[in-house]
Amino acid sequence: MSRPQVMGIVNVTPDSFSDGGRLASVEAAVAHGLALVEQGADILDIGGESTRPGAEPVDAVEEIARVVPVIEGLRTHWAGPISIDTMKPDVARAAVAAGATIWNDVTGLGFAPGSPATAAELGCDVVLMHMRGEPRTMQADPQYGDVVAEVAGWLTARAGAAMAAGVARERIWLDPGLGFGKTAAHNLALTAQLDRLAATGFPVLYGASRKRVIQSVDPTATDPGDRLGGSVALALEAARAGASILRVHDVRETVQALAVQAAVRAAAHPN
Ligand code: PMM
Repeated sequence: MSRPQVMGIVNVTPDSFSDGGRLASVEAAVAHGLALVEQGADILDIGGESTRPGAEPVDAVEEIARVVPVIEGLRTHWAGPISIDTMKPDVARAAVAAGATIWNDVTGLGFAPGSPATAAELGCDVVLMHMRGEPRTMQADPQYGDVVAEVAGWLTARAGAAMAAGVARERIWLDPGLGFGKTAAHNLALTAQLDRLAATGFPVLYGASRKRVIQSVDPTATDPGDRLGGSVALALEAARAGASILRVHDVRETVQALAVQAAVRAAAHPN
């Protein structure tokens, strides 16, 4: 079994604009992305709008101004796959023109009515992520019956809408959306039963890196920077349950953990 691909996260949001203004931020983001490639990232995911719980929206003009120079900068050094993490078709269009090859949409192409048609026109790969509600309010009181069945059903319906608009089936990836309108128990169930999502036949992308679900298990991990052990544990569990792509901040540690996992498995079946 080949190891999942590792997608390294490059966030270009105002908290990363702390010193030196926009040019310095662009240079820092490009350098960070290239460092992740050195560490073993197969894909880079560039995001210009925070989708953390409680985050405020950003307009398309500002978002494009944040991400396009970073994608152009990466493209002068690296030819691998770059995804644009956006819910806005105009941002996806500008990012693909700058060299992005994947549209990662946390709204499953549901934010704008024209999103599925734009994805078809761009001809790029598309990540359809599940979110209940919107980032400002999504953690209010999420409720599900069978969370895995509901998320899988919603995602396959979104895949159907994308294909009806002309997106090729082999371009679609599904993502359960850890932390997006889900309690810790929902997030853990989605991780443990990721094989039920993989059974849809679409590649599954999984991202739990530094997320709050880890704090639900270790209450001392209030700072996202203190969640490395939990992030790696969740990545390994997701890999075991059939994830094809892991979206992570800590690329080196995740790549190492996957390699060790593979080495142990190889030793279990020497023939
Ligand atoms: N999580 C965040 C942002 N974008 N995209 C996908 N496809 N899946 C995710 O789980 C996801 C995402 C929020 O996490 P961050 O603020 O640490 O990037």
